Amino acid sequence: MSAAAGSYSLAGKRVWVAGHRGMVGGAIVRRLERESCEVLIADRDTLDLTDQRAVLGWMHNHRPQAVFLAAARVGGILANDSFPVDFLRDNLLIETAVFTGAESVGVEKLLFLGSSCIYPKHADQPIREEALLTGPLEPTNEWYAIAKIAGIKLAQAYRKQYGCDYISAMPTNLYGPGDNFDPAGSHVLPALIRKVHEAKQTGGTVQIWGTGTPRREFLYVDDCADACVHLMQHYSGESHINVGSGQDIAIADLARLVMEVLDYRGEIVTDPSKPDGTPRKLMDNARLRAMGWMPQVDLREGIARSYEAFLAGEGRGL
Ligand code: GFB
Repeated sequence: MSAAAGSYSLAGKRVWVAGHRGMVGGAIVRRLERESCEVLIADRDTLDLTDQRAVLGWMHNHRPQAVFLAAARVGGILANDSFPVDFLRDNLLIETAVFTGAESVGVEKLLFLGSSCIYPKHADQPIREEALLTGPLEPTNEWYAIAKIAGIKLAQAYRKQYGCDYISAMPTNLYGPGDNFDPAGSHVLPALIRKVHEAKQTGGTVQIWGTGTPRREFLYVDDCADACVHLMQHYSGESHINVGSGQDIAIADLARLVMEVLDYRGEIVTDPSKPDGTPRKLMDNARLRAMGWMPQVDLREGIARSYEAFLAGEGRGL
């Protein structure tokens, strides 16, 4: 890795969390309560992040010094596969608007959040940062992946052409409070929490999409937020950095774990008419670990906390 140690203090800074109403943005706002900075947020009603002129105006008025770019159109495998225009176009527009604004107002540091789906479908496991652009993408989410790769490249381009301190973090599959529980649009973990909860009430089966054999790595969203703040404070380099838990699990085993945590003993039924997506995407977290960061919340504990949030009605699509 190139000389990438950075030291950036958030103390006393105006810090914009773009996308604060999303699960990750919300967790970053929670995490920043422990830093003595001023957190800026822009409500969706007052600022459309796909509108470059509006974003520029807002940034000129509020003058953020640091930016966490957590705003994105996101969704699970089916939503990605069904709405390619939304996932490609909206994310490109958001990224273009925020990066342009950041350079224009002289933002000191920007962290862009990507996703582990940027890597080739059949990348060697665990996936190192260098695997980017070494092979074809997973077709169900290539639109979103292309937009996120463009975000990484924008950060690198601003660094190269203008000397801006923009960095990128690539989180694995995230879950936690504030998740989207909509059955059609959600990711697998919130979907399973909802399905098992509903099966528990009726005594029915738990249906999982695909074959149940794909493996995924999960990270509790507050751990991801903590990693993002850590990178903002301690990393300054061209390469994006993987952010994960370091462990993956087969989807069928995940369903069993959710059933255990929610205390339901029922039957699991697979639905092979739904896509499996990429067979495995476990990331290599060596770089982040070398910077002294470790996750705190294990999967069982994270699922229990997410279920509490679900029961309290905290989340979208409920
Ligand atoms: O979480 P998920 O939608 O995202 O699906 P991806 C992960 C795996 O869980 C797939 C299976 O193999 C699904 O078929 N699965 C089983 C289910 N039951 C369900 C269910 O009820 N709902 C859902 N959603 N999945 C997304 C990408 O990929 O992950 C995005 O499309 C992004 O671009 C995101 O990268 C993190 O891991 O397959």
